[in-house]
Order: sequence, then C-alpha cells, then structure tokens
Amino acid sequence: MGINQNYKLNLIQWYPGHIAKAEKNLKEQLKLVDVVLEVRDARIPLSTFHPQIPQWIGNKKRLLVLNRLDMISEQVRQLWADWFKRQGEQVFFTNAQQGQGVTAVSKATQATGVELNQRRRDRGMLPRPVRAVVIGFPNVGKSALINRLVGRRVVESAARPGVTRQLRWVRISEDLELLDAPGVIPAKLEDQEAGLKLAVCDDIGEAAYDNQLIAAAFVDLVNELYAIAPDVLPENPLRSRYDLDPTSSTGESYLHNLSELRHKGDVERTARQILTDFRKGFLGTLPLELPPN
Ligand SMILES: Nc1nc2c(ncn2[C@@H]2O[C@H](COP(=O)(O)OP(=O)(O)OP(=O)(O)O)[C@@H](O)[C@H]2O)c(=O)[nH]1
Ligand SMILES: [Mg+2]
Repeated sequence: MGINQNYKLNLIQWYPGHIAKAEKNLKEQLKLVDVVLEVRDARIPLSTFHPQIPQWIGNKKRLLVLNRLDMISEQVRQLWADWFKRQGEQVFFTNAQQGQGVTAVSKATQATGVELNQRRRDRGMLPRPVRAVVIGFPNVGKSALINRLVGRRVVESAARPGVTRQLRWVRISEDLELLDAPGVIPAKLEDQEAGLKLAVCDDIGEAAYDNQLIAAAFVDLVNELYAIAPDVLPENPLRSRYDLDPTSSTGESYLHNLSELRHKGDVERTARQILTDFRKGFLGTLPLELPPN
C-alpha cells in the first residue's frame, strides 16, 4: 500500500542527544541482559520494528510483545497472531495499562531464568536473578509493562513520548530484574509511510513533524485502509466522530472542510483534534496497519 504521494510529509530527522545517549548506554547494558522484551505498538506492529534491534539482541532470547491490545479489535489481533506465526514468531499481546496478557509475558520471562540457572548449576555456579530489558520505540508502553510486571508503579509512565530518560534497573524478586530503557528511534527514518504512522500513534517526538500534514495524511491512510479492508475496520470512524464523510475527499480538503465546520477555519486546531481523538481511542479500534498478504 502506498500512501498518497501528493504530500511530502517533511518528517524532520529528529534524533535528539538524549536518545543517542540512551542508545549508547542501552547497548552497554545489553551485555548484562539475558532476555529482551521487544515491545511494539499493536496498531502498527511493522512500523514499530526498529531495524537495529535484531543486531543488538544477537543470540539472546527475545520475547516479542505487541502492546495496546485494547486499541485493536479481536479480529485484527487474530490476523496478526496468524501472520507472525507464519513468520515463525510467537507474539504476546498485552494491555499494559489494564494488565491483560501480562501474566503470560511474566511466565515466559521467568522460564528463561529457570533455564539460565540450570545451565549455571551445571557449571557449578550459584543461581542469580534473570535480567530482562524492555526496549522499543518511545511511548509504546514499555514502562507501563514494567509496572504491570512488578504489580505496582515503580517507573514513570505517561502519555507522551520521551518519558523515560535514564536506564533503570528494577529488582522484582529473587528471580527477576528488569531494566527500563528510554524509547529508541532509528537515527534515520527511511520509510515515510512508517514515519507517518509513528507520528499519528505518538510514537516519535512531536518535534519531528507538522500536525497538519500528518493529520491530512492520516485521513488519506484511513480512506486507503477502508478501500482495502472495510470488513476489519470500524464503520467509517471519521464520519461517525465528526459527522463529515471523508471517503470522497483528499485528507487535505477534509481537514480544511472540517476546520470550517467545527473550528472557524482553525486548521491547526482541527489537525490536533483529529490526532488526539485517534490516540485516545475516540475513533474506535482503528489499526493503521494490517498484515501483508
Ligand atoms: N490504551 C492503552 N494505553 C497504554 C497501554 N500501555 C501503555 N499505555 C499508556 O501509554 C502511555 C505511554 O506509556 P509508557 O509506559 O510511558 O510508554 P514508554 O514506552 O515507557 O514511553 P517512553 O518512556 O517515552 O519511551 C501511558 O499513558 C500509558 O498509560 C495499553 O496497552 N493500552
Ligand atoms: Mg518509559
């Protein structure tokens, strides 16, 4: 699927110093880690794939977590589960805010520890806690997942990218230590369509994009998804929310028409409204990505 080429999204190469630094520290700490929990956004499981992560992980055990389970429908969850299975990958779906699916992640992590300590004992070494790191793009719910795994709020988690600034080890029990890491983004976002989706989902910093361009491209994206797979999407989510049908307009003209209708022509405010509504789930369980055929 190609997004509308009428726009240049003008994604700024946003790679601030604190992320570069976090990435460097993360690579160092990774040496100490036994298992990596790679967290992605269930609305965009492919666009929240960070191309360098496999290389960082190397031969370590990895658990793939698709978080924000509540923001996709059961039908879409099933499509992704099947697709990943065909790729030979097991996925854990979680809602790190409410806790669904977290026990399974916890069990799988602890199981790694059992294996680890068996190997240690075989070599005459004392057992130690298994060390797990949670990594992924900003704002995908890494810290929320840690809080859920611990069962109380031990690290800061909030609705904006870039909340976690420092790597932080949290000891959960005699058996498990978790490392919370700041979100990482590739130094260069090559793929404009992935960049668009990351921006819409608030998984990269706001400094990286223009709200109006992103909101307009989002409307186009919804129209395109709708044309391809209407059966797995909510019924015309934009019309339901705003009482204005997007299907025969471009995103840009939709944004302008909606701003006239609702916000006295204030296009920026309208763009923010659309993005906020999507992010808060007011447009329903609307995935921005479906498994490739
Ligand atoms: N609806 C929903 N919200 C979630 C879920 N997981 C986390 N959140 C919310 O998403 C926001 C971001 O969560 P964080 O845990 O701060 O995300 P993070 O990946 O640690 O973000 P950075 O530290 O900025 O990289 C918070 O407001 C969470 O409450 C989820 O499964 N569903
Ligand atoms: Mg965090």
